[in-house]
Amino acid sequence: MSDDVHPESPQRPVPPLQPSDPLRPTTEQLAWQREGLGVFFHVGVNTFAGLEWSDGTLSPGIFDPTDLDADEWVRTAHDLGAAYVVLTAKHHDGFCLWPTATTDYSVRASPWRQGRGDLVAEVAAACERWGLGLGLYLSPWDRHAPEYADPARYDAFYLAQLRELCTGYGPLHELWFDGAGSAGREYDWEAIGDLVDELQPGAMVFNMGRATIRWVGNEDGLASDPVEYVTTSADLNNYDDDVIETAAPRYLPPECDVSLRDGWFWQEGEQPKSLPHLLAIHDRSIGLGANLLLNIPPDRRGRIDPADASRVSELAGALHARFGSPIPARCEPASAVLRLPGPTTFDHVELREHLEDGQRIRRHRILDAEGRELAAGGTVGVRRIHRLAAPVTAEVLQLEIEGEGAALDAACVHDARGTVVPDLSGSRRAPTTAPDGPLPE
Ligand code: FUL
Repeated sequence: MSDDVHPESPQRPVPPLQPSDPLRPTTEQLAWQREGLGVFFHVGVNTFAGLEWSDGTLSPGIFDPTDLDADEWVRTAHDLGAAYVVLTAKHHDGFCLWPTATTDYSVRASPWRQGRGDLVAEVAAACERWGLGLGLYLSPWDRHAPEYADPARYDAFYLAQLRELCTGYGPLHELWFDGAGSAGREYDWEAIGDLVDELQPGAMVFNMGRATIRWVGNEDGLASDPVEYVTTSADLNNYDDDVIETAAPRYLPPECDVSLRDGWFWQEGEQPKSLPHLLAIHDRSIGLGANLLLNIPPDRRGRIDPADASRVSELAGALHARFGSPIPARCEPASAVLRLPGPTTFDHVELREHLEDGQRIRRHRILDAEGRELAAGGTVGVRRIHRLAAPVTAEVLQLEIEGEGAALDAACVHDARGTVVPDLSGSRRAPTTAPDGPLPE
């Protein structure tokens, strides 16, 4: 009765064993991996123009969320179980959500709060109230700043923006360096890395420069087994085949980003993804040992669209129904046995790898006491969730793991019978063509 669990997960060939001393995560990386879930907020002039990308010429006068409530956004993230949020402080259009001294193209030139608002500060304050980490997205590609045409001037401009963000809003959890529009463009990553190291050494750095985490390589929120934490490359963006190569292997766990809706910005007429689709995304990201960054875009009022709010609360309810009452299994490593408190009926098995010494498990199998395979896969990582083909009643499970020095930290089972079943079939995928024509050379 074998089954995978992630029926949509393509099985890639398992790469050769890592060297016997694999790279280890930093304390911050491991803590971030254990958090698992973040929420993205895309908002800016695009929200008011019905665009996904704009070219830096939209008037700041259109930015006027009349009922903006950052507390509601962060509460929504909190109630979903997110540990951090990431706000688009500046998207590719160059419009800044904080009153920066570097450009006039910001909230200061908008009618919102009579030009006296600071959206980064409002989200930061809400994060503090709700106990979530604050992440900021600062697009390297800037289609407004005249400085962009002159790389040296733009590097200085970008560093000044980053300094403002790194000094004005308390500890940052994540800095999101988006590769879109930047293929072939060199930024001063040395100076950027030094600045982050100096001012926000605890922040995770997404994908570019001195990255500590990487993009999973698609905007559908989907990882595939195996999920390698040690790598020498990361994809750059969804619109071309550019890849970032690292000089040496690095520990770079992936983050899967995906929007609740079709677009990243709130667009009239769009609907949230279905609950089964969102559950499948959960299983293919968090359930495969990757992080999930789910975009919930505020609308033109500056509020969470009611349809989105209710889908997100359905998602929270469905995750709670599936995973809210874990039944712990005692791991007996010497005998490779998982022992449940007594005969137990379950339809999910969850494993957690011991990662302090690096990612070591290459393959694993879960068998019942009679040796019938219940589930199998490559990655365990920070958290591997197997949905079984059918419920099982057992007290003892056998576990086979391959990988030098491999060990589990914990295991549990879940009884999710009767809950909503994840389903990716027929689901909407993110476009792989740029929203407004070809990217710059
Ligand atoms: C992409 C951007 O081009 C999209 O607009 C969005 O911000 C997404 C998260 O990253 O590269």
